[in-house]
Amino acid sequence: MTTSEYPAGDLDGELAGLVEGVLAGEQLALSRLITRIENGSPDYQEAVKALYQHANGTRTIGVTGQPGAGKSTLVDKLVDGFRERGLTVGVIAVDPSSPYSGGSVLGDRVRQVSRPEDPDVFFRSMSARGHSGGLAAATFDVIRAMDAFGKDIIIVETVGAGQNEVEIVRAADSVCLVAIPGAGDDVQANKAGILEIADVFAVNKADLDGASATAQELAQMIRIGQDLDREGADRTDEAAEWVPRVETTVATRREGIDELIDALNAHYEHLESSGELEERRAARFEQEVDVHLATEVEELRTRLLAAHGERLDDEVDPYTLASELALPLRRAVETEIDENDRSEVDRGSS
Ligand SMILES: Nc1nc2c(ncn2[C@@H]2O[C@H](COP(=O)(O)OP(=O)(O)OP(=O)(O)O)[C@@H](O)[C@H]2O)c(=O)[nH]1
Ligand SMILES: [Mg+2]
Repeated sequence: MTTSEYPAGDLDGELAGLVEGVLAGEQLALSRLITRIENGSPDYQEAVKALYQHANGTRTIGVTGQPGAGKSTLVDKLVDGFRERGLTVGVIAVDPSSPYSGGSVLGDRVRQVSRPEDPDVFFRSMSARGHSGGLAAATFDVIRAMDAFGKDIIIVETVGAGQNEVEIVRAADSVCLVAIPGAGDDVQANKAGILEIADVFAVNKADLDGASATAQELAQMIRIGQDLDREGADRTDEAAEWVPRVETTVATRREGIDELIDALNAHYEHLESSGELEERRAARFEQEVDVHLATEVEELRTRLLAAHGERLDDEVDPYTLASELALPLRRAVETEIDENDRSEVDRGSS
């Protein structure tokens, strides 16, 4: 879709209509708004800001793991399980490189078809290309849209490779790492630090040999990790700690799924009762601001460098040039901090 499809004149009105539709629970409006977010079309940020007022902080679950581990199949069964528990579900599959379980590929859009008749499941895939503000920012915005739409649970599937995807998955309330039998070495290599952020492990394809050995390896790794944590932090609040759970599953046969859901629910309850949920969400908020700020700074940086391009040949050294280019930003930041300090002093004295 190109921007020419929505003329600038009625853009505001159209986006406002979409926001209204999303809040009224219209699937088509949600679908169209997500397309706007994906394409980074003009003013979509205004729509996201409007939705933000109506987002309640829906529970999010990140599902990650190596290619072909069975994430999509597993997510499909998790959706079944949550639906049976009376919850509505949104699914975002980030950069799917293989067809969704039982799905058909339509361009780069892979549809979930196991419950095509169920209006309470909304599935959307997102590819890694074409996001002006970055894939992570676009994913956060889509989460927000599904939240405002009123979904009870949002599941985000990513292949756990690359910084971008780790960034996305670690923004979830609970992170489920899908491992497969014999993947012990891979898992131990701990690519991209995914191991540390997993709250629940699913050893999927447990119909293959070696599932229980892999589950044991993981459990042992968790124990060692927790012992090290405790030594390092000299913790006394042992009872308040979450010990990552390890479940074995056969996603294709829907085995172990209820146990996996129980483990995810237990983790969520832990987050709520320990106060960690608020901490995680505050961290996520900060991370989102960070992502948007980085996008803006990057844009300014590129323009500044281009404007000063001819000076790259000058005698000036890179440090000096960088400092000079950053000077206006530095001044603005220092003024901002000064003003904040002053208004805090004012508040304190009044
Ligand atoms: N034997 C066995 N095969 C499974 C199981 N779960 C999934 N599979 C198969 O593994 C293959 C990959 O499944 P997907 O669900 O597409 O895996 P994925 O992790 O989403 O793959 P990517 O999104 O490409 O990374 C499919 O052929 C599934 O049928 C399982 O529990 N046991
Ligand atoms: Mg998949």
